[in-house]
Amino acid sequence: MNIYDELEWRGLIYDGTEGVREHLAEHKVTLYIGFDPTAKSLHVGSLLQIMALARMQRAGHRPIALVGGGTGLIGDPSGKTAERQLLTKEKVQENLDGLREQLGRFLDFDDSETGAVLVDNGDWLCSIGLIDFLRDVGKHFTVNYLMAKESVKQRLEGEQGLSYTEFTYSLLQSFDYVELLDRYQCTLQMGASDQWGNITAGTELIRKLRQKKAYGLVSPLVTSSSGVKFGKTEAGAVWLDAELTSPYQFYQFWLNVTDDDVVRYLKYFTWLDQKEIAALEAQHEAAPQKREAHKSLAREVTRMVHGEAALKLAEKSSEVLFGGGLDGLAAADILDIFGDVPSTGFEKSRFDGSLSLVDLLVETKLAPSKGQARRLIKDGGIYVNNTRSEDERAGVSTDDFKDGQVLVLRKGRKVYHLVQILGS
Ligand code: 629
Repeated sequence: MNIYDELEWRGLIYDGTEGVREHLAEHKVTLYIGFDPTAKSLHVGSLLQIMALARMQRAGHRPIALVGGGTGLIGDPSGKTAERQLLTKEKVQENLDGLREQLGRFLDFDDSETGAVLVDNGDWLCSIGLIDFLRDVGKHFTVNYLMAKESVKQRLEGEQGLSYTEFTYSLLQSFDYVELLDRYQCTLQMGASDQWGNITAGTELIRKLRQKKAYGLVSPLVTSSSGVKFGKTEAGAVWLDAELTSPYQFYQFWLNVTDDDVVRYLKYFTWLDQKEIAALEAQHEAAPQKREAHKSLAREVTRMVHGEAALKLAEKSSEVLFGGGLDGLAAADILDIFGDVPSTGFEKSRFDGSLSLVDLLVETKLAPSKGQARRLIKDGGIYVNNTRSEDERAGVSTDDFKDGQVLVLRKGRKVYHLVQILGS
């Protein structure tokens, strides 16, 4: 299957400029996608675009990942209903370093014909003179043309308006495309549909300045079928940086996508092929409760982003919620898994031998009285670190605490309470 047909099968083609399919079929193409340093990490929404670069590379084309050290100082109005707050130059620089490192992990930078390239548009945008820019670039765009762009039109209709700064954004992105054409013979720009206006402004500028044909291809913007913004959890965005979204939380995000989204996301976010995805789809239809499609999705994406070891740990952590053992997990993993569970802190000295499990159940309010606590234990309804405790006279000591810090109490099947040692 050629790459265009593959992208089409995956549902990744929303729109393209005329002739792009043939262009990809007939040439080894150099193409680019831009990422602005608005945060120090990319998120799951950007993953689709990173993978598009990688898919193109595997199909024999040459990808350029562009980081917006210049455009990040301006702010793209596309898809944004309000003017953005300018980031400080220091912040942009810091974010840029994070993005560079992440993008580097997904592409092959060998020096073959398809070897990836990483560029920063700050290298040319930050030194360009205003007068030259207005003469060489600005002169080729009528205000009328720019006002008809979706990103601008939306803001003109709203109360907010947009600044002259953001109004200029698409000219900067257009200029990048010319620059990459000159430097690398780049003839295709990709992105999601919110970038269509910026991309077609670029192909226009190339036609006017270089009398050449350049192409654009955009994917749909990822949404979830429930209408909730894709890539968000209650805690906020789902980041690719393990410090911001732990591999466990990341795994859980994919595991919990709705049934209506799972096949679409398998096509979008994994390298599984048509046959493998069809098999998972059939399994999901036959036995949705087994969640095989969800597990595959979570496994594939977590492995790709965080590696095999982190995946194993995330899978193990996920079993803990279903009563799985705690061996092999650290205190930090347990705090991550039970982030939403009530917890109580105790002084370390309380566990010098005198505190019983019964006392602990009362103090954590899992049982209303000592008598009730004993009854719960006797009935087999109390678990310490997911192991049933059948001894009404059991004591609790510091040895029961994971890494000397945290102990997991459970009542029945799913009422959890964390006990933490203060100051640990
Ligand atoms: C200079 C900057 C260029 C080309 C592109 C750019 C960035 C572009 C943008 N992209 C979004 C971003 O950075 O703002 N103007 O967050 C984001 N992108 C990935 C997809 C996107 C887009 O990184 O293209 O559509 C979201 O999926 O919003 O010369």
